[in-house]
Amino acid sequence: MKPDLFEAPDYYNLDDLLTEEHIMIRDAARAWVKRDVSPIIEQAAQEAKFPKSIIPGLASIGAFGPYIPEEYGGAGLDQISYGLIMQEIERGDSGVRSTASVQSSLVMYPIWKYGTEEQKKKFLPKLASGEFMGSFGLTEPDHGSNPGGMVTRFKDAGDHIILNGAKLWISNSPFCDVAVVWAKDENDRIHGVLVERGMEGFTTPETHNKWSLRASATGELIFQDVKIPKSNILPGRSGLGAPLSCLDSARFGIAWGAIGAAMDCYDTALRYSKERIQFGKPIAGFQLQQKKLAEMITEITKAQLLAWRLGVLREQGKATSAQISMAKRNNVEIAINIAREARQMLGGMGITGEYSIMRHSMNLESVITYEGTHDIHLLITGLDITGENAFS
Ligand code: TGC
Ligand code: FAD
Repeated sequence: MKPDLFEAPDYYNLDDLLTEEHIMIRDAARAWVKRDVSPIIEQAAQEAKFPKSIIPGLASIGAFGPYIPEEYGGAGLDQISYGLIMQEIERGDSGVRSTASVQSSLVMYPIWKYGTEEQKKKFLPKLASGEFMGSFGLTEPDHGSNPGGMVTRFKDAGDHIILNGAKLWISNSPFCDVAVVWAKDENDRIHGVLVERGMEGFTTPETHNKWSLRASATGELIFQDVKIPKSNILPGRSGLGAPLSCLDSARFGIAWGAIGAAMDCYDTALRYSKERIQFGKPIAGFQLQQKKLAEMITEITKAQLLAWRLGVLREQGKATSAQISMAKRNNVEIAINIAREARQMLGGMGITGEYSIMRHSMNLESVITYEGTHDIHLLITGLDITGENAFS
């Protein structure tokens, strides 16, 4: 792979909206990605292996629980810092950002928000340092967009519960130490349960042959009569709203992360277009190529503004789920379109692993599907503005 020469576009001087601390945190994450992710990520993706060697580095830049209070090992940062870290990581690779998103928003967040003090002390510091890795089990083979229909269930058995069922498409599952699993009780009420590796009847087979997110490990969570102490149930919230509130946090991170992938594709295509000579001049001089680049930077700038404003609203506790949904949908869509256009600008070179664009393009096919598909987010906006539910 070519050396990482990334220069971040900031067409509207958006750095002026950031604090010195934001810039410091972002630049530290950017430098780490250049040094520790870019040199190894293409090979990891080609080999379809999550590079576990980067776990301590992710912890060191605050990627595991950026907004979790320091008393639990988190970085105690604000929402914009969290977004900026996700942006920089996904600039390197969406799969690496996935690992960080799951750990922070889907594992640490529910334990922090809905867990007991004992659960927080047991798990959060180890998750923040990367000593423990987590996964989040909501999706099932027959219930993806409609998680409320889940059939994974547990029965009361005195001081413990017995869990049965299966979750599919679970990021980090093959190596997770703990899984936050959403399952129904005997009254059909959904609860979060902490399932730990080593519990009898709990297995995590890996899903192979993905063409997307190859540097992220995806798998199943299978429960066959797993005996789990009741002290592993998250007591703070039950019902579908509990897992969906975690998705709000993760979708917010994705809205920022996708900008990172888009920026990397744009920057690569811009540099290439200035160097690549055809018909006696750089291809950057042809109007058709300029149109692509001009549209890319316009969409990136709009996405940056959307993410920044959402960050402010979220920090103030005012962001609605529907606003988060809109930003996830828009920013992933512009990123996938930019990746496609940028790939074409590199001609044949665009399909090789010499450049990051094809990898981003393939990765974004997962990003546009997980955490709610593009269509589901469109329907969430539709419901919000019309009051009419078009899901069912
Ligand atoms: P609905 O009746 O609308 O809602 C059920 C209850 O949940 C509440 N609620 C929310 N609460 C917090 N945050 C949100 N975003 C919420 N959305 C809804 C709602 O108020 C209600 O509460 P209550 O108290 O009235 O019961 O539910 P529905 O069954 O009609 O479904 C709605 C729908 C389709 C929007 C939702 O289920 C959905 O978002 N589906 C998409 C599924 C999804 O996003 N799955 C993601 C799995 S995790 C993942 O993909 C990780 S990828 C990891 C990586 O980054 O690598
Ligand atoms: P389906 O729900 O079957 O949807 C198929 C199609 O039908 C989609 O186009 C969808 O938009 C459309 N559709 C569905 N319902 C409607 C409707 N009402 N109206 C109109 N169109 C509709 N899940 C987890 O729980 N944890 C994870 O860590 C996790 N990681 C993932 C990692 C990867 C790489 C991938 C690919 C997925 C991951 N997921 C995870 C699962 C992901 O959230 C689901 O794939 C996603 O929610 C969609 O569910 P589905 O694949 O079952 O598609």
